[in-house]
Amino acid sequence: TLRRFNSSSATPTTISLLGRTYPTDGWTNITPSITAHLSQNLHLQPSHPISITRSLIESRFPSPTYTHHNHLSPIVTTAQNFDSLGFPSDHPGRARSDTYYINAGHVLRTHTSAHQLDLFKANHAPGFLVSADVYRRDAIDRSHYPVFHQMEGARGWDLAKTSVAEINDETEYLASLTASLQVEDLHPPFHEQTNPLQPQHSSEAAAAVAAHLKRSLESVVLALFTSAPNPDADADADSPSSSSSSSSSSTPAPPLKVRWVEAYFPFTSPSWELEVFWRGSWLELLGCGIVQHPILTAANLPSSHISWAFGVGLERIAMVLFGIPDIRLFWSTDDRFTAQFIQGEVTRFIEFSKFPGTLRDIAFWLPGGVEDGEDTGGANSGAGGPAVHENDIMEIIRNVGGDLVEDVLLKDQFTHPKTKRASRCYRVHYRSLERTLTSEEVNAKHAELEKALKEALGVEIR
Ligand code: FA5
Ligand code: MG
Repeated sequence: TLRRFNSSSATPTTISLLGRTYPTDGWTNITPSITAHLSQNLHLQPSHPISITRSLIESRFPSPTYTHHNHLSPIVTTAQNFDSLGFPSDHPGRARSDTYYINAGHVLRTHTSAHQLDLFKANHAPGFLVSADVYRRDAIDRSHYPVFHQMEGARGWDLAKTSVAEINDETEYLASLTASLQVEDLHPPFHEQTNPLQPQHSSEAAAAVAAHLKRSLESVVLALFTSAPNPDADADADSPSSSSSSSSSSTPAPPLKVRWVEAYFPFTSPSWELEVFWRGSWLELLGCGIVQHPILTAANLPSSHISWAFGVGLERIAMVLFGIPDIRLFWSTDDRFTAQFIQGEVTRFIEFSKFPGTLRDIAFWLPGGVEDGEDTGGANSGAGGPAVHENDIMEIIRNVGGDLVEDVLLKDQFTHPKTKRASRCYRVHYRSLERTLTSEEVNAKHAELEKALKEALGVEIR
């Protein structure tokens, strides 16, 4: 019988990344299309929208109160990415279907929180910011790419040295900056079941730190979103003189609205997400909360230490601020993209014409079902339940199609009533950002994709 993962014998036993060599093992799942992104550092290219966004946020968290870290290696240990943050051993984020493993002990960081413990340990300032590329196996569409950028922020106080009143004074100043912002807070500061106050914290101290966190982030959002060109002033968009009084017919922009929503993270409690109302809908910008006390004590900080932390997606903000419609554009080297941006400025992206796209369906039977139930060992066994994860399918599509795949839709799925075999049909949308694809080229790619799915997952093309 055809073995499903029979390519493992051809896998090299070591891999070199960023000047270091790592042994590979059964966990290894990184691919060349991913490792090609490792040294691109969009967050460090001064006139790139990701870097412009980073600088704008950094300016709201200045040194020396906050140290800025922009060169931390994307290769971290599973201890840094998960264990140090209190991820339970069965957390889905640890799965090979979700995370890029170099080997059992090393991953490409899935979030900038992977650096929290080390930076708390270094304790060189009351606060820090980390901006970096992060990697996740994920769906494919206009707003999801396996590589994106996050910024982590944290700020702490030793309550043996700083009084709650001093924290509140600083918060009051931050609140004065955001007086024009409309803030909805949908939840009480603590929630017994889902978002408890930590036993080491007094409710007074936790409330002070939470308020400092929220006012700090609100002031960033206000600064960012009021620096963005007004999307409703399209009629005036070509006019360079924004101060022109000829636009007096347009109504003034309504006040910016944000809201706080309860959230859950293993490494903070209580936790929240911040959403902004932008062009008619609520958009999630970041997650945050009060750092779990055991992380701080593991960093050798005194038990009187308390800290907040947040993690924000830079693409998500940059797409909104600059009006960039497709996340793949951030990786474009086409100068119709790169030449549009100026260091330190938020400018409206002017779309260049899109090249036509092409749809191709791919339908197949998943391995498993009653016919081959007897040859499945381990994870693939079960009542005809194939252990092919959707992210594995996406990964293969990404490897073959690269940036020519704009998105992939699950069009249809069913299980054959007699054989119990599962069928899937995906619609792959091919489009280049740079040129018109010929149908020969798309056909060849699609045939390559069918072959790769057959070989890697043992599917049967219908
Ligand atoms: C985290 O990654 C947490 N580490 C955030 C955090 C830090 C919480 C510190 C508490 C304390 P989450 O997976 O929700 O959480 O991602 C955070 C942000 O990254 C999201 O709000 C979003 O802005 C952005 N983000 C997440 N996934 C993607 C994606 N696939 N593409 C683009 N942006 C994304
Ligand atoms: Mg989230």
